[in-house]
Amino acid sequence: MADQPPPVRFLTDTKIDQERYSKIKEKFVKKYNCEPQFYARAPGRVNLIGEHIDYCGYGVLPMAIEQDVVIAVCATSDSKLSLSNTHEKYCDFECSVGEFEIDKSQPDWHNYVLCGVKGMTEFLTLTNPVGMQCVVDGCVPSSAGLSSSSALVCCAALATMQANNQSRSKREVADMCASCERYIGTQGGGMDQAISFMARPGTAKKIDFNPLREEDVCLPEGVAFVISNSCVEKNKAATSDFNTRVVECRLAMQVIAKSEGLTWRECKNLADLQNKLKLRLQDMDDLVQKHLHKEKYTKKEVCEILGVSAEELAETSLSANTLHVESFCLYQRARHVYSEALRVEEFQQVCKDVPSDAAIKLGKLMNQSHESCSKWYECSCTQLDDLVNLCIQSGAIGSRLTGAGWGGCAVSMVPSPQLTQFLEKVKDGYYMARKLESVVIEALFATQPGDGAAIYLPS
Ligand code: ADP
Ligand code: NG1
Repeated sequence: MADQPPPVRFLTDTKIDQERYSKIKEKFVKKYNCEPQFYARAPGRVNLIGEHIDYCGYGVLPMAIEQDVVIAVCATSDSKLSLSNTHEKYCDFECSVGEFEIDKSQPDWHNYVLCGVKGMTEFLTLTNPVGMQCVVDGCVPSSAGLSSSSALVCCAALATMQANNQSRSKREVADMCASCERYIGTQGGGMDQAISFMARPGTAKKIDFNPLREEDVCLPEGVAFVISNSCVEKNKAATSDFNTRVVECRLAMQVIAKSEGLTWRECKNLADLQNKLKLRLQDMDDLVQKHLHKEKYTKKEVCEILGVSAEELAETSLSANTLHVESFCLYQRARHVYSEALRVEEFQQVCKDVPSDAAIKLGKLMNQSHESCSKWYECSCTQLDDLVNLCIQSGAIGSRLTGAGWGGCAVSMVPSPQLTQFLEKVKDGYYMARKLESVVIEALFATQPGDGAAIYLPS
């Protein structure tokens, strides 16, 4: 499946929302005075377990959601890229398709599109890419941990591939999109882009990296997965919190590698460290406790341990937006990563074995994951912690933050017979209590594993 290109379908062949596509077309015709030649579509995702470990090289367990980004496209011969959005808050943008800058300091929406266009143009080594007139329509809640940004990057890359009459496998395109989203400045892993391309309806996926692999994960019967948005927005590219975590994990790996006598510069991430040491995942926590201290590390201390100057450290370990960070939590971050990687393995195993108490076991793992994210990784926030607690009190067997965190969504596993009651309780306890009733329809919903990215042709 992953070796196939993203599917090309006819708009009429599918169960897609005809009304939505008609509206996009209407906007397109009004804007460009011609009809779209095709529509590219890429979904957002909810991660069930495995948070902040993809960029450390460990497997994760997401599923695609129904909410997606759609781009209506008409290829042109004038090398111009024209972007328009169905949402008024996103302003029109124009540039030459082969020549533009991606502004990291100002992550405006068009920069995510440019990431996909630039990534695909380079990947296909297109010397003369065609121009594109585009209308973008997205319904993935933005900056909420459901990967609206990756849906946009993946969709733009897919649109560029189709407009230039090219075709590559889902795996290749997903891998490329993970790299090109980093043009925006965040140093994420490849989870979002992998599930956006490789998803299939009805199944979650275990995604592994280096090399990119996917495996179906059949979720137990009798439970529903519910997303609830805390309505606290967190744009990852606009602050240094996300990259600080990436850097802390890298430094933890480098300090342990050095302490174990490895050539630390040759280690890629915490998973690579485990491989080089030929240890089991279960043994890594002991190593963290042996080599790292709980107190924050100053930059000076890290430099002394690794035997480098501050300038060299910037080269080997930091990112552009973390050069100013003066202290790092290494022990806490590494403990989260190794324990979370184990929880992903356990989650997958329970889904394979389906013991009689499968849902209870999965729920426990989700709760432990949240606690670890909140306590060790410090990527939650008060509102999100409150929401997760409320979800548990309202009948969820397990609940946790999903995505990068610091706001955004929780995902909860709820016994299907109690779903209606659960939704009512969370609606009252969170949304009504905070006067957020106007957003509750988009903010609180049960979700099913959705389909992956595709091209739709007008018939
Ligand atoms: P997420 O967790 O949703 O990926 P990010 O903070 O990484 O959040 O990215 C959110 C950004 O993606 C938005 O600020 C916006 O620039 C862009 N974006 C998301 N959805 C859309 C959309 N429908 N149209 C245009 N840009 C979008
Ligand atoms: P979101 O929630 O989409 O910002 C980010 C990273 C993922 C992963 C999660 C945390 C990007 C594009 N995405 O996701 O790779 O690290 O955080 O598990 O950087």
